[in-house]
Amino acid sequence: MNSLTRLFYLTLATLFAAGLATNALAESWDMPTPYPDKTFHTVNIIQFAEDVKQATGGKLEIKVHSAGSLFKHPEIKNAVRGGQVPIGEFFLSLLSNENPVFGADSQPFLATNYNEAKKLWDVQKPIIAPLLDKQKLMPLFSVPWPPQGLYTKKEIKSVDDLKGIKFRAYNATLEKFANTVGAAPTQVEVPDIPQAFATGRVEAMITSPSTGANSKAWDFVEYFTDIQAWVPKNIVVVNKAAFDKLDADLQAAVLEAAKKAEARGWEMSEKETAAKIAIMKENGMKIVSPGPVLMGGLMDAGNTMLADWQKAAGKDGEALLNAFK
Ligand code: PCA
Repeated sequence: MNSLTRLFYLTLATLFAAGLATNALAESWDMPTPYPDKTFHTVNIIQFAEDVKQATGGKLEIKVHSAGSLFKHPEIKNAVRGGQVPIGEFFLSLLSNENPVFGADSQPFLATNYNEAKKLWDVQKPIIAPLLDKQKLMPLFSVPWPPQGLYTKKEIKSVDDLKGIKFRAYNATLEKFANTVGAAPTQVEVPDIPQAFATGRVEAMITSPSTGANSKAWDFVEYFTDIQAWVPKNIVVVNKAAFDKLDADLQAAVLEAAKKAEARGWEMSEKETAAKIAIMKENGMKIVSPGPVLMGGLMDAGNTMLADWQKAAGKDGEALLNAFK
């Protein structure tokens, strides 16, 4: 072997070893999320993944699988818990069957604007973090949807107008709310909304201007009644074992990016509200402020539900409500 050939093989060996070393160090995390790519939550999470990649010099890469493509929305939490994936996003109040405190942000008329939602999150987080910890999960950040409004084909003047209407629901609380006002609820995930309306499975819904505009609600309903009924949140959680396996500097990078994502997400959410209502208006929807009769009826339903929630939520619920008020 002449010296040039030797140099060639030596260089090859060095490159190969270096390649192995980076591969051994680089982590790749699959991250299932429930909502489509253009949803601001997903946009925020893609930025979070980018921030983590930058801060770790590519040592931790998070691959976002949006719109329930890797795991269906109702399976995401258990996928993270079981370690099939290290990290994931889901709608926080889906866990209200485990403990009603997870569903506080979906209680009608408890927290209805961003200030109240922030206060609620401040008192909700210290109660749910230990509950998640018991399942070896750690919350990273939580971001609210814009205040929830009512989408219907006809103008709604009182809760009586909702009687018998086929209603799209996204969690148990909304299903109960629909039942309480006499509507007929069906669970439908966001990516399936247009289809559910097109086929007549549902004819009305309560959701944010974000989800309404992204689903092109004007194709199937005419009225958006701005009832601002609650401000529910998504949460991003990480499997603790997966997190603990990271080097300290990577852990710090994830936590820092999460903090930024929470702050950025809340700002994005607030901006969405007016922007998406404007888009619905441009597309011909009638944007209506609810009258006192409708609001009175909805609030009555909300009060009934809150009383039930308090009974079910016991000490944790009491602690939450006391701290909130
Ligand atoms: N959009 C999601 C949750 C709340 C919201 O505004 C949905 O409609 O399922």
